Amino acid sequence: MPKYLQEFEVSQEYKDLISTLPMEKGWLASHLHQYQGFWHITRQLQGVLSCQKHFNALNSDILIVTNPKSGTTWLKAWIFALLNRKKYPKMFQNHPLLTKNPHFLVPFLELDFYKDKDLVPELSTIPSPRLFSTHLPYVSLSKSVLDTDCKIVYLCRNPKDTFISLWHFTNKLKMEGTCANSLEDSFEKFCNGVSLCGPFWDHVLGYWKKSLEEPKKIMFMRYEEMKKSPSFVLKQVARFVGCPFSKEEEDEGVVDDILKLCSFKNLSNLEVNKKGKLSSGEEHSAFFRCGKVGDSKNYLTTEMIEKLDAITEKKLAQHGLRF
Ligand code: PAP
Repeated sequence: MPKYLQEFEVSQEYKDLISTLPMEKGWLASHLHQYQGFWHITRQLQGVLSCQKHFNALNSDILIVTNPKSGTTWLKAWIFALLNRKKYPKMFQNHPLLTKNPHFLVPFLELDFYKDKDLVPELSTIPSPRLFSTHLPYVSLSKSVLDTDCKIVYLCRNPKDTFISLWHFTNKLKMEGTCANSLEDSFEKFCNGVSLCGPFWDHVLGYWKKSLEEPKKIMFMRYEEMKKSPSFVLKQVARFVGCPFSKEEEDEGVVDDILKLCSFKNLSNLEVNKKGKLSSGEEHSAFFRCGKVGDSKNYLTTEMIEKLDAITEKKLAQHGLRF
């Protein structure tokens, strides 16, 4: 059985707390626990708590924060390539993205660094700027993230495509021979906010509001914009994280090279992403499905679309946020 489906051992420190939290049946093997208003699988929750308590952000840190299934893998590849472009000028010859999955190159705080029971990782030796990623909601970030000048690049995606991507992903990760999650049940769960790091809308809203208050600290992005104007958005990200492209680089085609290297077509066809697995057991290929905007209309009924649109309008429109 892959690790991500195995019973997870929680340290004594967090066992008592977790047992007091509201609990729901999860989308995979583990239960979901509601902490600070958001739902986390057991394996992730220990990491959430530990990271919240122990992670010490530095002014120079860059944090990729995403709503699950909104293009995390893609954004990790973009920013990794951006920050390392001087080190690997020949992008199609010896670049780490050609042989390593983006999740290996930019690990999650709560799922990778802080996952181990009773172990606080030593991250101070990582050269600056340190690049981390997380699905943590705004309210659960470690205080140091808010107190320092570290930068947050936040990515989300329209809720219909996010939901369909999540539904496919979790069914793909189920053990062969076990029952798939039905679209209807999963849809109800998602609408009720009971999804990975859900409610979806609260996650987005937490970062949206802060990005309006502190645009130099939080850059708010949508998957749809990355698809529509990749070169424009990549240059925006480069400026935001403090490594803008020079005129020479633009003339030499560095922006286009990064986009090509990180494209769905290129990444999904690499051997490492067709055959490899994360250390927690998820196949790399599960992170590359179709990579399109609007694919959800091939799965959702008209009623489902109306329902999700209505929730989104009700929760987000008053804050000036639309998808
Ligand atoms: P995670 O939050 O579990 O890390 P994440 O990478 O956010 O997953 O989501 C995967 C989605 O991003 C998939 O969407 P889909 O199910 O609608 O197809 C995946 O195909 C898409 N994706 C992954 N890499 C790329 C890429 N290079 N370009 C565009 N989309 C991508």
